[in-house]
Order: sequence, then structure tokens, then C-alpha cells
Amino acid sequence: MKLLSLRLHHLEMPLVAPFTTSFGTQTVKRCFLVEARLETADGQVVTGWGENVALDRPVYSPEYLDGAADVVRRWLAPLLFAADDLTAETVGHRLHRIVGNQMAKASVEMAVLDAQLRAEGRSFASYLGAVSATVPSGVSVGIQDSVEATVGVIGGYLDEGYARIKLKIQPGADIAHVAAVRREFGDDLPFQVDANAAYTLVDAAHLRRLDEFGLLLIEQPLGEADIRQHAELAKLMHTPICLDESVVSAEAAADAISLGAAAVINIKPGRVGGYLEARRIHDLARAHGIAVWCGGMLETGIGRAANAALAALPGFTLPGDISGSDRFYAEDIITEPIRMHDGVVDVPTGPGFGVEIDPERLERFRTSVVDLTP
Ligand code: OSB
Ligand code: MG
Repeated sequence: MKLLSLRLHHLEMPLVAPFTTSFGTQTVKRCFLVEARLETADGQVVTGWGENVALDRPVYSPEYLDGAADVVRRWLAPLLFAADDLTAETVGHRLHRIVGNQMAKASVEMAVLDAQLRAEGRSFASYLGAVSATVPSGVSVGIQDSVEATVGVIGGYLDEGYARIKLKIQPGADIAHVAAVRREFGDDLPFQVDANAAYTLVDAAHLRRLDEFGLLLIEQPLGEADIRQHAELAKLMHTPICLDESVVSAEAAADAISLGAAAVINIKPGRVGGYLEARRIHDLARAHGIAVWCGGMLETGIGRAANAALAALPGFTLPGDISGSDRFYAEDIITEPIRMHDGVVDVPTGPGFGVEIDPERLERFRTSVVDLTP
């Protein structure tokens, strides 16, 4: 295929409620969608959409939204326009000499992939080798101001039917909240916590207190670069350690697995440079008997639909952060929002990612469009 045009649609979408993690509180979601128009070898012109998941500020990873847009504009787009035989499978190779910037790369690869699959009339789930028509739907719950609020908010999600609860924790909002949730909802609730790198190995004795609550896992207790320290922590506590921030590539996943730093891996396509790298990590983890699940970055319906397909691969044995669109947004930018029902989300079956942009909402939530076509 040949890339004909590339446009970035910058969006600002209000969240239904503030979302607090150990790195701050978010009340709006800012992101950009990548719209790529390509011409296939037989002259068909197709459009594909990708989503960039970088946060406003470089607090989760080194990337941040405006930086990612700049990287796409200055460094990635020219490499893609220079290719005469572009395919989704070769985007990574074309961009290989640009170091890091996984979220920027993932967003353009996504758009090419969506276009390619639409040209073939093939769904992303079929392309990946998905083995299930629905995926269990977990929800990520932000840090609340009080233990009572934590219990109340989680109770609301359980009433809606979510299959698994993940609670954000940080020093000062951890053991008491977890204990209250277990007391209120019992030991059978599939329940895990995410620290977003808020602790250090010095906190090992404190973190070990979580062991008595039978959590599915603790996600990224230590820093992104602390893969070896996670392996040390794993020897000091029983709760399975899951890595998120640390796993930035298949190579990092291999290191974490061989060091014993990760019993579980949260796979986020944006964080690792795209859905194809995400699948490689899935394959690697599966071969090593390491469980994986699909994380989220408050995606719009585009990324949410793609994540549902990814999570339908056989190694995704734990429920992901794949909630309904209404978990974060009163209105999504796709025509049919992603719905959680009976504790699951349906894997889209239409061509490409299987969802359509609603032009009216796209325009309403859009703050600007940048055309990168030379
Ligand atoms: O650590 O998983 C995380 C959101 C932004 C940045 C990091 C994380 C998260 C979430 C939200 O937990 C998951 C979701 O999109 O539902
Ligand atoms: Mg996380």
C-alpha cells in the first residue's frame, strides 16, 4: 500500500468522574486520533483510524501527548510517506531507527492496520487469531478520598456487573482500603491493585501486608526501571507481581520473565509500540506460562474495540481493563459505544477494528486537525 494522507484529530473529552492515580487526578481525556488514507496495490483507497494513548503529562511513561504528536509529525510521518509498499507488518521496521516513542509509533501502526484490514474485509480479531467472541470486563477504580468512598464506588461497579475490580493504591491509601473492600464484598471477588510505581523496595514489609487479602496480583509496585527490584520483591511477598510500566517491549518482557520479576504481565499496545508487538509479548508470555491481561489508557471506542480483540487471544487468561465506554465517557466518538453486559464486552466482528467514527461527535470533541500530508 501507499500512504496518501495522514491527519491527526486532537480531541478533548470530559470524564464522567475524576480519575485519580498515584500520579495525579484527571478530569478530561485529551488524545489524538490518526486518520490514514492508503491506496492498495489494486487501486483501492481505504481509510484507517488509530488512537494515541499518551497522557497529557510524562508521568506514566516518558511520552506525553503533545510530544507524541510532534514525533509523528516530524519523524514518523515522513518515513511512512517515503514507503511505496507499506503494510501494517512493516510499519515497525520502517520506524525502527527512531528510538522509543512507542505510543507515537503504535498510533500510526494502528491506522495502517485498520486500513489494511478494511481493504481485505477482515476483522482485527480474525487477523490476530482471537479464540473467543466476548472478553471478561474488568474496571480500574481510581484512588478515593476515604475508605467509605472506595467501598461505595466499587459497589456501584459490581451492581453494574463488572467481572473484576482493580483498585489504584498509593502510600496512605492502600491496606485500609483493600481490607475494607474484602470485608464488604468477600473473598470471592476477583480483586487486584495497581500502584503505578508509587513504592520502593524499602516498602517491602509494608506491601507484604497485602498478602493476607488474596489479591489476584499487585501491578507495578516499583519504578519502571526497577525490573530487578521487582524480582527481589517477588521473593518477599506471596501476591503475584504484575508489571505494567516496566514492560516497554518484547525484550523487556523477556528480561522480566527470565529474572522472575513478573508472574503476570499487563499488556498495553500503546506502551509497547503497537498491537503487533503486543501479540509478540502475548506469545512469549504464553510460551513461558506467564499470564497476561489487557490494560487500558482510558481509550475512546477505537482503542477500546481493538483492545477487546487483543484480549480474545488465548493467553489473556485474566480479565482486562476493558470496561464499557460509559466507564469514562457519557458519549463516545464511535457510533455504537462499547457496552459491558453480563460482565463481558463483545469482540467486534466488522472489518478492521469494527467500529465507525461518528462524524458529529468527532467534530464536537475535536479541538484541532493537523494535516501531515506532504
Ligand atoms: O496503570 O493501568 C494503568 C490509566 C492511565 C494510565 C495508567 C493506567 C490507567 C488505568 C486505566 O488503570 C485503565 C482503563 O483504561 O480502564
Ligand atoms: Mg497499571
